[in-house]
Amino acid sequence: MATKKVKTYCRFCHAYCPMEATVENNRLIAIEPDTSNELYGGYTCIKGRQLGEQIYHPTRLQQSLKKQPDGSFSDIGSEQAMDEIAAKLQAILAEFGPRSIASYNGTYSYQNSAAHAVARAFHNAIGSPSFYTSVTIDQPAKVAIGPARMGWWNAGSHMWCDADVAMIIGNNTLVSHYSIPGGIPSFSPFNALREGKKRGVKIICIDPRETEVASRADLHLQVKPGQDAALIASIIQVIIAEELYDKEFCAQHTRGFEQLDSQTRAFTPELVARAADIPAAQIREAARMFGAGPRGSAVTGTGPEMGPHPNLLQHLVQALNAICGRHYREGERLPNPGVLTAPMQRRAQATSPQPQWLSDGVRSRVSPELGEIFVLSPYGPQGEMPTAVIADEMLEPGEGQIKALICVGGNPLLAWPDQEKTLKALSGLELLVCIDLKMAATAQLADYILAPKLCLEREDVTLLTDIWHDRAYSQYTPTVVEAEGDKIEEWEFFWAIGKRMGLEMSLDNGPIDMERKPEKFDLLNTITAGARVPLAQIRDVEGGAVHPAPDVIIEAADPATQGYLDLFPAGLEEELAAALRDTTTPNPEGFSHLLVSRRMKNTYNSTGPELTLLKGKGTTNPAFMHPQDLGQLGIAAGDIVEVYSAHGRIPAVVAASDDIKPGVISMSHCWGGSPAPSAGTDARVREMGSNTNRLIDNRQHAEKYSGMPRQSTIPVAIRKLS
Ligand SMILES: Nc1nc2c(c(=O)[nH]1)N[C@H]1C(S)=C(S)[C@@H](COP(=O)(O)OP(=O)(O)OC[C@H]3O[C@@H](n4cnc5c(=O)[nH]c(N)nc54)[C@H](O)[C@@H]3O)O[C@H]1N2
Ligand SMILES: Nc1nc2c(c(=O)[nH]1)N[C@H]1C(S)=C(S)[C@@H](COP(=O)(O)OP(=O)(O)OC[C@H]3O[C@@H](n4cnc5c(=O)[nH]c(N)nc54)[C@H](O)[C@@H]3O)O[C@H]1N2
Ligand code: SF4
Ligand SMILES: [Mo]
Repeated sequence: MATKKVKTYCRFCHAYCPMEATVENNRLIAIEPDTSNELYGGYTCIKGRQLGEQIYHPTRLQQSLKKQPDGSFSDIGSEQAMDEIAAKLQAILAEFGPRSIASYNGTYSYQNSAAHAVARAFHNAIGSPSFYTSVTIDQPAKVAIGPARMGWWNAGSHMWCDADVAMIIGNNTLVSHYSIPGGIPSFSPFNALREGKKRGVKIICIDPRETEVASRADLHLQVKPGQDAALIASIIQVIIAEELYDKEFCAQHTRGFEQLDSQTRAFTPELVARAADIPAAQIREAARMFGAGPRGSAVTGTGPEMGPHPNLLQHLVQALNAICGRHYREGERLPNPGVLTAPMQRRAQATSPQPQWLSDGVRSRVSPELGEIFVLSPYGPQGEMPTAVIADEMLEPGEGQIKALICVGGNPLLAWPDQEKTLKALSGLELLVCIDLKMAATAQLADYILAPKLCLEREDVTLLTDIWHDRAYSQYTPTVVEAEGDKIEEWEFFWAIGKRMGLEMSLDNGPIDMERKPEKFDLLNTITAGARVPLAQIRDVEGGAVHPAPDVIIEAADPATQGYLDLFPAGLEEELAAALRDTTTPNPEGFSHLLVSRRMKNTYNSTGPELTLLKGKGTTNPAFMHPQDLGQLGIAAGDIVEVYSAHGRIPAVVAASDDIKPGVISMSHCWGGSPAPSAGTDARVREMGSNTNRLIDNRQHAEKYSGMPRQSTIPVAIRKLS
C-alpha cells in the first residue's frame, strides 16, 4: 500500500497552521502538526486536528442537491445543476437587471484564494454591484471607514515583533487566532505571547471578560461593555495632558491635533471610570503604560467593533497610535514587505483621507446614507455593498431588488443581524444557491446546494495572510487527497455559470479563459501577478517558509505624494458628543444586562459543532454569566432561561463563569437554527444552541457609512423558563 506524506496547511480558520498529512490510496489517514515549520513551531488547535473527520463526516454533502416542489431535496449532477442555475440567472438578469443578482461571500470564501477574484469577475461581467461579504458585518470601521476618514501611514504601524507595549481592546487572539498585526499574532499565538513577554512587552487588555489574553496581561481593564470610545478618548486626554505623545510626528504628519485635544477634555478619567465601572487610576495607568512605549500599537477586536460608536472608536484608536507616532519610519526595516502582496508603498509618509470613498460609490436602495464600502486592500480599495442591510435590499420592492443570491461558504440565516427578517428575505428570493459542505441552516432554504471541495482537497496559497505575518512567509499546498463524489471549488462555480451565460470574465490582471477551464495554479498566478516572490518559486518549496529576500528599508517621504493624517475629520464632534451622552445614560428600563459576543474555542462561527471531538466539548452556545448574577436571579448553571431584548427572545442554557463582569452575558453567535416556529429549534437548545441575532434589530443604531448594527452590547433581561 502506497503511503505518502504531504506538507499542507489547515484552512479551518485564518491561522493557516502548517500540517503534515499522511495519505494512503487517496485516503487521509493522519493529519499532524508540521513540527519542522520555523514560524509556527508545530502549533495547531483542536479544530485543525479534526480535518480528517470533517472530510469523511457522514453529514458532509457528497454532491449537489436540488429542492423539489414538496420541499425535499434530490440529488442532481453539478453540471446539470449549473445548467439550470445559469438559465435561471439569465432570466432574472433579463427581467430584473444586473443589480438583482447578488452574491454573499462568507467565511469560507476567504479560505480559497481564487474565490473572491473570480466572483468579482462574474459581477463585473454582468454589471452587478451586489457583491457582499461577511467583512461588512465584522469590523468595517477598521478596514474601511477608519482609513477613509483619517488616512493611513504607508509603512504601517508597529507590529507585535517590534512592540514594547500593546493595547488590546476586545480581541482574544489566543482563542480567535485573529488579530491585526499590532496585537498578539494569530500564528502560534501562545509562542508569540511567551516570546513577547520575555522581551518585556507590556500588555494592556480592555475586555469585560477576563479572557485568555486578559489573564496574561500586565493590566486588565474589566470594563462595562460599550464605553470603549469614551475610554480611549480619556486615555488620549491623559497622554496629551502628560505630554506623552510624539510632538514632532504630530507636527509633521497630522492635522486637527488641537481640536482632538480640546474636544476630548470632557472625557475625564473620573467620568469614564464611573461609566465603564473601573477605577479611574486604571485609566491613568493604562495611558502612562501605553504612552511610555516607546513602540507598539493599540488594536481592537470584534467585541467593541460591534458595539456602540464603532466608527468613533476605530478613529480614536488610530488617532492614539498616530499621536504616539507608532509608525515605521524612514531607514527602518519593514518587518514583512509581503511575499505575494506588497504594502501599498514603502515610504515614511501618510496617504491623506479619502472622504470620496464614503459617498461616491453605488448607493443602497433602502438607506440613502449607505452605499458601497471601500475596503482597503493591497490591491487598492475594493468596493462591496453593506451586508447590514442586504435583507432589506431583498425585501424592498422596486428596481434593483435582489432576486437571486449565491451564498458562498457563509450561513446568513445564522450570521446576519435580525434573524427573523433574514428568514423572510431569504424565503422570498426567486433563486437561492448555496455552496456549503453540509445542510446548514441557510442551505436548507436553498433551491440548489453545491458540494464544495474542502481545504485538503484543493491546492492553494497563503494569499489572505500574506501581510498579516511579521515575516515574509508563505506556503503553497498541493491537493492532498482528491475529492470523492461530485464536488467543486467556489471559483469553479462562478466560472461555470459565466461560461454558460456567455460572459467575458476578467481578473484585475488579465482575462480569464472562458473556453477551457483554467488551471488553479494559472489563475492564482494571474491573481498574484507582480508578486515579490513568483508563485512558481513558492510552489517549489515544500511546506511553509520565510523567504530569504533582501531587507526592505523604508524610504523617505516623497514630497509630491506626501499626505497627512486627519485627527479630527468632519462629523467627529457629533460622534464624541453622543459617546459623552452615553457615559451617563443608564441601561434602558427593564433591561438588566448587556449581552456581548465571544468566540468559542472548538467551533468556528457555525462550522464544527457536528464534529465528534468538538461536540464532546459542548453542543450549545451557553449564556455565560457571573455566579453573583445567577445567585441574585435564582438561576443555576445548566438551567434554561429566556434572554430577551427590545427586539426578540431566545432560549439559552446558562453557564456560570466568574471571568465575566457582573451585569454582562457573554454568548457566541451563529448557533441555533431556523427561527420558524415549525422548525422547533427552541426546544432543542441544549443540542444546537440558539441564535443571538434574533435579539438584534439590523436598522436600529445603524452606524454611519457602514450600516453596522449593534451586534454586541445588547440590552437584555433574563427570565427562568420552567
Ligand atoms: N475558535 C474560533 N475562532 C474564531 C471564530 C470562532 O467562531 N471560533 N470566529 C472568527 C471570526 S469570524 C472573527 S471576526 C474573529 C474575531 O476575533 P476576536 O475579535 O478576537 O473575537 P473574540 O474572541 O470574540 O473577542 C472579542 C472580545 O471582545 C470582548 N468584548 C465584548 N464587548 C466588548 C466591549 O464593549 N468592549 C471591549 N473592550 N471588549 C468587548 C469579548 O468579551 C471578547 O473577549 O475570530 C475568528 N476566530
Ligand atoms: N450577533 C452577532 N452576529 C455576528 C457576529 C457576532 O459576533 N455577533 N459575528 C459576525 C462575523 S465577525 C462574521 S465573520 C459572520 C460570519 O458569517 P458567515 O460567514 O455567514 O457564517 P459562518 O457560520 O462562518 O458560515 C460558514 C458556512 O460555510 C460552510 N463551510 C464550512 N467549510 C466550508 C468550506 O470549506 N467550503 C465551503 N464552501 N463552505 C464551508 C459552513 O457549513 C457554514 O454554513 O457572522 C457575523 N455575525
Ligand atoms: S488555529 Fe486551528 S483551526 Fe486555525 S488553522 Fe490552526 S489548526 Fe486550523
Ligand atoms: Mo468575522
